[in-house]
Amino acid sequence: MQEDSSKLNELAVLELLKELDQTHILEQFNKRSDSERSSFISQINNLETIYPGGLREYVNRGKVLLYQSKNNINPYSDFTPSIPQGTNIHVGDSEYFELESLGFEQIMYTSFVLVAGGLGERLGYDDIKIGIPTELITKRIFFQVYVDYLKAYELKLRKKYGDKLPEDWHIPLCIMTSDDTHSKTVRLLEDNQNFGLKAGQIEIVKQEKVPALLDNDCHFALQSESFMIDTKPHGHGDIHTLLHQFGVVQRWMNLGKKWVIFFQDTNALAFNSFPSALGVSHKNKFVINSITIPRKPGEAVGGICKLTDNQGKSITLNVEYNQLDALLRDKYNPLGDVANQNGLSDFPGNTNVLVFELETYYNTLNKTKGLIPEFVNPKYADETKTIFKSATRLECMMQDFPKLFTNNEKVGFTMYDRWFCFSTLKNNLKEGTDKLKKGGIPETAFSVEQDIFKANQILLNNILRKLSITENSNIQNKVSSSVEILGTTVLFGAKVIIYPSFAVTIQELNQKIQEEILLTEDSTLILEGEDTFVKNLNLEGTLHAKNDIFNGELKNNQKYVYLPLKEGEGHNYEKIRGYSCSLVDYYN
Ligand code: UGB
Repeated sequence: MQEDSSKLNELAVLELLKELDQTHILEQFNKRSDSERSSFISQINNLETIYPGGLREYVNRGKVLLYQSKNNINPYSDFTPSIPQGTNIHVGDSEYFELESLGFEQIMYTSFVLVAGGLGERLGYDDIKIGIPTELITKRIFFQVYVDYLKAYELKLRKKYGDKLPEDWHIPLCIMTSDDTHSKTVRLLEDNQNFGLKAGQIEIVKQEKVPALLDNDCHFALQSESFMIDTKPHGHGDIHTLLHQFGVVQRWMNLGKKWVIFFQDTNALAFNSFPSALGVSHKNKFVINSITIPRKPGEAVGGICKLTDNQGKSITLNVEYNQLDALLRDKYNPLGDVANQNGLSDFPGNTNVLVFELETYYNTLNKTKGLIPEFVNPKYADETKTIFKSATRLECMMQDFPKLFTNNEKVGFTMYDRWFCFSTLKNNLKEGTDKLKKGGIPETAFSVEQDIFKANQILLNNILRKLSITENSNIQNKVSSSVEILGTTVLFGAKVIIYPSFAVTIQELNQKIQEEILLTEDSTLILEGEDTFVKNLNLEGTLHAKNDIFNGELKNNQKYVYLPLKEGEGHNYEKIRGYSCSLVDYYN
């Protein structure tokens, strides 16, 4: 077989490393076995091909971006930020219901993309994040919840439109994985028969990794267990290149799809906002619509800004959380990313859930191949910003897609209250509780669980006025609805879980619950099934309502209790919470 002449031989690899000032690797090289050296040379050749411009380009770009980050240099220096105009949603008002109906119809023409290649470094979980249970009562993992929504959308649209929908009509789902998540994701799907999605309905695209950088001079990190360069995902922005490269968007166009929704690995509440956000996109003809929330200054959530350049041309764009402060200090407020009189940032927080109009997306991909400009986000361990907590890498972000537009395309955002659409699992337990103690948002496993119950309570109580939380009929029957973790009291209260099969819109929820639900604060109500209806319900205990009509009083001794874990105890998905949860028969 002829050797590929474009491949670098050992000498060329060593020269390249010398040129890139990777002396710490060269010192190791001569001490390694032939097979280790040969694997290393193959890896360098691979990295040279997957990155446009190869490793020289990667290091050059890295040095510039790390210098800017270290010196707080504002990459947006040509732009002036101002507060963008968007649609503010008041969940449950007449405009909301109008948008929800309008958008629900559009789900027929929508494809979904789950970006799930992230390492989850801040969480430090030893498995894929989409496999973590969202709450410990039904133990449905994030991915199961997502699929349940897609299946429920299909069922409800089929029921409504019957034969008008072609037999092969379906809602496509594309998942982006990385080397860190790919095989575990494939196994999860195989072990669970795709969670009931049809063959061909799911496509997986895998992103490639780029070298991890130890410091501002772009020295490559080596893996601890072998003589190979440590590599990390290049960021969620790779999704655009991959959807283009693998012809995925073309296939969706052929299926007659008009929209694509991008969502994150651990935000189950995002689905609450999809129907109305599609309604906003449709009504306003937005080519990109970012789903946003009121942002707390300093939190690890990007800010959506209107950026206007010296020629007066403007663009609505996410400015990432590690760049926002510098930009604002420079051109908006010398104090930087600080609170306004409402205690919030002036700039809407990016939940990184994005609704794209498909045809414009397709045309832009064809022109640009979806190559997104990069940035760098090192977590510094010292004040002088010279030591990194862990190796960093160049990244690109999916929300930067508007940077590829050239024709003043209409980019907007839709703002919801946080409780409705945003609760993610990003931090480990220690960081989560520390944030909470400082008045921040924990974004950890217990807060996700609390937020799910809270959102459902607010929907039924504050929005529909069909739920009241009551006292136990007998104080002796009461069990604790909270648990102590790392010096913090985590309160769950009444636990309401709504399956998508029961309702995917607030209008549907309103129809399914005809009168009123009374629930004691230590009770659990699970609503599941297309044919489940609740007329009146007075519940003390636990009810998993499924495909029946429920009316009247129900008391049982079954209660869910949360128990703190001792050091070393429990499954990993419990350890990240600090507690386990079990159903106990109160009198036994
Ligand atoms: N992801 C990938 O698929 N591949 C990658 O290479 C990296 C990530 P993070 P991040 O909503 O709170 C984003 O790491 O990047 C997936 C927004 O940029 O959880 O710090 C990963 O699996 C920020 O503006 O978040 O911050 C996950 O599904 C803010 O809105 C998703 O990408 C923030 O999210 C996000 O990755 C937020």
